[in-house]
Amino acid sequence: MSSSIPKTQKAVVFEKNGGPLEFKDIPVPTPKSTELLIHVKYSGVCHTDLHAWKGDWPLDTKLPLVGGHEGAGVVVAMGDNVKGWKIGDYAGIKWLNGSCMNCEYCEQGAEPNCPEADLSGYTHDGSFQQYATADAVQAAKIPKEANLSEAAPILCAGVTVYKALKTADLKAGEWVCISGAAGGLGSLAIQYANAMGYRVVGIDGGADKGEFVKKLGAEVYIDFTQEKDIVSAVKKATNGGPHGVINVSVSEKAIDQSVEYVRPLGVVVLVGLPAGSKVTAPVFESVVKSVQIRGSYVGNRKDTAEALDFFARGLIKCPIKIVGLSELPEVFKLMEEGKILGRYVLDTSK
Ligand code: 8ID
Ligand code: ZN
Ligand code: ZN
Repeated sequence: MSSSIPKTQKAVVFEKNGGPLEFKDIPVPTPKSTELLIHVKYSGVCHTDLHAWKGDWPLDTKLPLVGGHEGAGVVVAMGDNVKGWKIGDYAGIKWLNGSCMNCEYCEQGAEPNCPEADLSGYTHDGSFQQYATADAVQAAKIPKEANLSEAAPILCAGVTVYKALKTADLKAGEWVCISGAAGGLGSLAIQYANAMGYRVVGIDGGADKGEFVKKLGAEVYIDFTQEKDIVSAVKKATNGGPHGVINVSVSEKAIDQSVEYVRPLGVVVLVGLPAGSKVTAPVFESVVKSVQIRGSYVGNRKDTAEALDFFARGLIKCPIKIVGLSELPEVFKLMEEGKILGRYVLDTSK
């Protein structure tokens, strides 16, 4: 490794789920032969990072853990078997840090579904540190002209909603409902949906979020804190229900409602991962309406390249607020309270 790479660095680490989030010095990791060492400049904070810290899901995190999986930075070192990267390239750290590339899922480009998937900020120390390692095959190529703070949220939020919209399989001019529209994923989903030619109805809570999602391109806003009959309101606004729904809220109730308001022959896409939740669909209506319910999980390398291309062409503007890495606990608090518009991005130099 080059002499300009320090031996220690700042990171946010927790020793146990729900335990203190310590901003402290830890060693700079050494890349394996197939890995890059990335000097992370900025990292988005995804609601998944909050779930990981709280231990919300039936999959254990590594402990102690450095979270974060929307890291944007510069390649500063690499292992001997890395191909296709140079020192100085812009690189992105995604949720899927690495996969086996040999199983039946990897073979068909469904790398996130690999049983051996290594996950940034979950099973592999992530981007809430100044220097992080990433598998060179899965690391995202960020174009050199990109603003790294604005590119960071594309690496999870952007890729995920773009893939979810592809999963909904809509046609230009059709309606898509984004449930959880003002959050990190939702604020990008509105823009990808518009760029793909769809009409957007957004659901979230509060007047400020309504103004925000309309500015981002939603034609209609429905406030779940004010509207008593969400199902009828969505059906009315879309003349019979949206053709697709992207569920990015962290709410079981909102997901259940989406199965009811979706248009006959429509597709409900599950993305948000509220702890311990089940999706409840009435069998009779689901059959008679011939509704499809599909899960969608981040995206593969091609989805990543495509999502970054929409961004590089200026079609997606990430609504970000930049704060220091040390402020992660305050960001988690705001996120838990549902007080965030768009995405918080951490500057790792602070
Ligand atoms: O690959 C995946 N499937 C994937 C990838 C990335 C993230 C899944 N996720 C999951 C996260 O783990 C999380 O569960 O997507 C969910 C949303 O992540 P986020 O966008 O990073 O969260 P956020 O910024 O907190 O936004 C959530 C929004 O939902 C709204 C909130 O007001 C907030 O704006 N919301 C809630 I909570 N309840 C709602 C309701 N009943 C609601 N909006 C509409 N109706
Ligand atoms: Zn994420
Ligand atoms: Zn695999």
